[in-house]
Amino acid sequence: MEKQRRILTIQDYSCLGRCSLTVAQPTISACGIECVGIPTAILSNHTQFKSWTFVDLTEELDKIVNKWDEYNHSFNCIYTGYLSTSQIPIVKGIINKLQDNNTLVFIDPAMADNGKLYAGFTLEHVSKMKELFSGADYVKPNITEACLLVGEEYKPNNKELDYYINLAKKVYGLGCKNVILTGVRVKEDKIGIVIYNANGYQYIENEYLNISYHGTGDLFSSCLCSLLTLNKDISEALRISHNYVVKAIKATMEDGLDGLLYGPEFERAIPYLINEINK
Ligand code: PXL
Repeated sequence: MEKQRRILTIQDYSCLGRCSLTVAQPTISACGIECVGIPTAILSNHTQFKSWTFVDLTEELDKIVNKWDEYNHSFNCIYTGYLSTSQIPIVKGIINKLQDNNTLVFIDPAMADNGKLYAGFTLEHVSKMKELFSGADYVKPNITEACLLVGEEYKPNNKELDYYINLAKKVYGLGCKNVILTGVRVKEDKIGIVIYNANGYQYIENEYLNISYHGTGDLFSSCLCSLLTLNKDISEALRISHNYVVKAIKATMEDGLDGLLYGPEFERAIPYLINEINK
């Protein structure tokens, strides 16, 4: 049997409303990978709800990582998600400290959607996020995030593939090795991804569901970084990750539950994921 792999993920713990660590931990574990999670904050619920409480854990981040100097550790992947602005440089330092030649660095900016930054974020957050993108192996912005990061106009109704290729190329210019640009809509009934790397671009499309559930981006990233950590080919990893999210959304729709705020029922898609991995 192959040696078990280990992912370090750094993001918040939102108690209510599936996202961040509450979807990353079970998804990574379902892939047979050990998940080491550093919570950056504890929130009563994520910030798409009307209000929330939170405990900020910024002061703990370096303390946690420095404690590990006393113990053996190595990570096959470091995956970051939602962070506060002041945490970005600290997390960059943690990546530099913990990364070795075999560590894949996967950055989900998790800062904006539908043309808007998430509550409380300003352009300072965007400019700090560029530093995290520089040197990363994989970055996974949606269209809003990509536009903010490279100063392009957000045109959600643009149906020209060139617009998206150019966007991904500009993000690549921030110094990351592979850009996974999500939410590309060049056809009514499809949702696509533009991958951009040293070999140029690749466009992949999938079934489009006209519904937007909170937390699906985190679910997708958690699955994708796990599959890449298992050395799955990128197209295969994207196909499985997309289907995993679609199955979670469909399960929620069938139950008639509120996935909009509470997130999709990914728990019911875990058997699919395990099955794909064992094929
Ligand atoms: O899914 C992104 C996310 C993660 N964590 C928190 C959030 C959000 C998006 O709003 O509020 C706390």
